[in-house]
Amino acid sequence: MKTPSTRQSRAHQAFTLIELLIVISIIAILASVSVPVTKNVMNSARKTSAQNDCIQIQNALKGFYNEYFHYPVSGSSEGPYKSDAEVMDVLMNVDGSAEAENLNRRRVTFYEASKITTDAKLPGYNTDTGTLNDPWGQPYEIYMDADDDESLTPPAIYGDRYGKSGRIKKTIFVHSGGPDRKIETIKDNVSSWD
Ligand SMILES: [Ca+2]
Ligand SMILES: [Ca+2]
Repeated sequence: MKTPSTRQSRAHQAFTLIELLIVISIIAILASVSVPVTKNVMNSARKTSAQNDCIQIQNALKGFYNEYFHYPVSGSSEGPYKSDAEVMDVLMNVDGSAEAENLNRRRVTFYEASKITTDAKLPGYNTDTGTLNDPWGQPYEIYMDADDDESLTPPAIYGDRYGKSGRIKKTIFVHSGGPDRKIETIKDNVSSWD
């Protein structure tokens, strides 16, 4: 015959098993929620960093213009230019760079990268290629008022995002393809005009 205390003990065991299952379920739910949340937080931090870079590049280009009364390109094309050696070596006044010697004769440093790398797909300034990569490992794209008419045609993919499409009364535009690493998909892009 079962005593009340044995019944109580079994009931207690059964209860702890249910508790355990509940705890496991809660952990599973939290884990499934926290992975996308962590990804979103990381992308949000990277977007802030990318926008900061876009504005810093824009400021460096303004600095260059104030020094030399033109932008650091030899032709009249307004872009797109990549943030590669052609532009970045000039702004960063890189030693031994033909671009810097030709276009930055007074050897002024207009831009200093916060991250230096030798991996072509990592964020930061790559010392091997002279390319400045965004937080997703892609070069920024740059437009500048090379024909000096104080206006720019931003990429047509943006439509009216920055005002009436067509020419805009601004002189520099820098953007990144964002987390999907593609310039042509604008929804997640980051720019100096955002
Ligand atoms: Ca122009
Ligand atoms: Ca994109």
